[in-house]
Parts: sequence; C-alpha cells; structure tokens
Amino acid sequence: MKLHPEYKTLKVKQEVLLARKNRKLDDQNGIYDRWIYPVLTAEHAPVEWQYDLDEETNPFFMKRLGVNAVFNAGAIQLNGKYYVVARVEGWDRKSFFAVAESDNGIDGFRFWDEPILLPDTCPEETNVYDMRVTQHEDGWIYGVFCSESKDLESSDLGAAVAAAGIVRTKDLITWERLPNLVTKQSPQQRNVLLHPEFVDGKYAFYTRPMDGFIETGSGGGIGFGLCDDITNAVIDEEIITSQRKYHTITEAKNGAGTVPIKTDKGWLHIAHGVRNTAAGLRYVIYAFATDLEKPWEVIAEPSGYLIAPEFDERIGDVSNVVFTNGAIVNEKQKVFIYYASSDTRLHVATTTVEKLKDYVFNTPADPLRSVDCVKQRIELIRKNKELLNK
Ligand code: M1P
Repeated sequence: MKLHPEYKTLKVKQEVLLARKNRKLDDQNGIYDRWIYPVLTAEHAPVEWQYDLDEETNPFFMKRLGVNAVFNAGAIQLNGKYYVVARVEGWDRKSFFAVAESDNGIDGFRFWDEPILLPDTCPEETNVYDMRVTQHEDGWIYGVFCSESKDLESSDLGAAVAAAGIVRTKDLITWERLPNLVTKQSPQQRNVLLHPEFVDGKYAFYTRPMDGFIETGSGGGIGFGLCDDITNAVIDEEIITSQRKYHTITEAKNGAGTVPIKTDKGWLHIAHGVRNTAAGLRYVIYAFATDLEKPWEVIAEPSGYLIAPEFDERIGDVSNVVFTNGAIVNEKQKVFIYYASSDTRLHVATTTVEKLKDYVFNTPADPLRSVDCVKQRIELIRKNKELLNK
C-alpha cells in the first residue's frame, strides 16, 4: 500500500471549499435572507468516500465510488452545533444519509468520517431518502424517511412503492430501526414527518396520502394521523391539514417539510408545493400555520410561495425544484431553513421566528381567482398611494 501523491493536492483544494465563508445575497424580500453559496454540494463529500487512495490499486487516482449530489437534509441543533442529515446520492443513483456539522449553520459544514449505515431490516428496500429529524418530547431523536422498494406486482420495470421508514437515536451516531409506518387508508407514503409533541397522548405524524409512487391521485394534501405505539406505528385514519388546491402552487401535490415551529400563535410549518407546467413539475416551498392544540387545523396560509428556485438553483438533476425537510431554530430565535435546489445541492435561508410569524399571519391568503387577486393588489396599491400622498 502506498498513499497516492494526488491525494494531498485534492485535499488542499477541498479544504479551500470547506473553509469558504458564506455571504448574504443583496437581493432581499424582507422575509428571509438567501446566501450566496450552497452549504453542501457533491464537492463537499470526503475524498476518502470516493477514491481508493492506494497508488498500487488505483494508479490513475480514479474516483471509484463517485458522489452525484448532496441535497434534501433533515436538521437539528445539539449542544450548540448545527447538524444536517443530508441525502447523499452516489453515481449509482442510490441515496444514503450522512451527518454534516457546522458551528454557525451557514458555512463550514463538514461531513463526519462515515455515512450512516442503517440497520438492514427491510430486505426489499432499494433506496432511502429525505430524512426529517424530530427531537421528540419522549426524549428520542427520530428520523422519518422514504423507504423505496420495487413494486413486484407491476410489470413496469420502474414501478416502485414508497413507505415511511422510522429510525431513532440519542446522538446521531447509533440508530435503531423501527418497523415502517403503516397507514391503513393509503397504499403509499412519502414526505412523512413526526410532530415533536404528543397529541392526545399519541404520536402524531404528518403524512402524504398517495395512490401511486409519483402521483398523489386522490390524496387531498398533507395528511395527519395519530398512533399509539411508535415501535409498531399504525395510523388508522388520516385527515387532511394543508389542502391541495386548483390553480395554486400545490395543485399537483404538496408535502410536509420541516418540523413545525411552536409559537404563541400556532405551529409554523414550512412545506413544499408542486404544480405541473409544460416544462415538467415545478417545486416551491410554502408556509402555513396550524392551531396549537389542534396541529392538524390550518389557521393561516399565505398566498403563493415562500421560496422558489432562483438563479443557479433552477438547474440541476431535476430542474426547477426547491425542497426542504429540515430547519433549525437557535437560542436567539433565528431560523435556518435548509433547502435543496434541483435535487443537486443544499442551501440555507435565514430568518427569525418573529419574521416568519409576521409572514404567515399577516400575508394575505390566496383568493383563488385572478379577478380577486387583482382586487387584492389594487387594495395594496391604493393604501400605499394614500401613504405616499400624505
Ligand atoms: O424531485 C423532486 C422531489 O420529488 C419528491 O417529492 P414528492 O414526493 O413531493 O414528489 C421527492 O422524491 C424528493 O426527494 C425530490 O426532491
């Protein structure tokens, strides 16, 4: 064995990337700040995960196990550090989870030495992705993710079945796998999220009822259901929280994103909405609030999107997509929304709980018809004219 001389060159180059300071973008909307650089990309994946460093077995210093993308990440703050559990996708199309940590949440993210090796309890499972990480009041940190298997009942080679996998940990190092969630009303599930508190003494999940793997079909929006035992999670009944609506950003589908943020006025949710276009599906991020006691009941939902793909974010493996499954609220009530663009890279948007609350409760709702949208805008213009003419 002999360390390849190219290794050091590559390490030095990567170190420059990892040490790069992030900067806020100038172009702001008052709701949140965007940052110039993604916080994680495929280029952040450790060299040791991809190259055989031995000159004898890898004389040309080839990437043997390349990383294609780093994106949709769950997030949690522990002991003052910012952790994301990112979806890392290899050149082989399979995704896995890996923890990266940062001291400030906006730059300096570094992957831990090794990715997470989940307990292999589902022999039929082919792929895993999009972990939502919930610090639950029962003392465990739960990860709920999509567990994808081939649909053996279909003759279509690409047909798949999506279910919600559940793991739990105390330290992000050791993970215990629990049985997948069973939802009696829905044959498939993706974008499932565990609520951080018990509701009526039960574990509460935001679900995404769907008939097929891609199409939500009859699924009316983001679902909500309760279960008694998380070690054998079964939801008998799902009700709809944030509904899909005709001619809105959620017409084709929507799905829960970050763990709801508790405020004095209600739970703040940051989710994704999808609509169809001639160029394919367009994914944006939106927000809404639910009642403190009844976290399934929507009490405010601003019109339109909170974050849409902009600039370079528009392009990637699945273009025209922004997607979130993780946010952190720090001790200063600053909010770090980790969102991925075009299934390729991970970004951060920062705001505060106060600003998000103002946004969700004081931004007008979608009146659902063009003529009413114009009336809404004219009302704003006339109010502003009055102020400007004073
Ligand atoms: O490709 C965009 C996103 O598609 C899926 O989301 P949804 O289930 O709402 O269609 C997910 O697979 C997600 O990982 C992906 O980012």
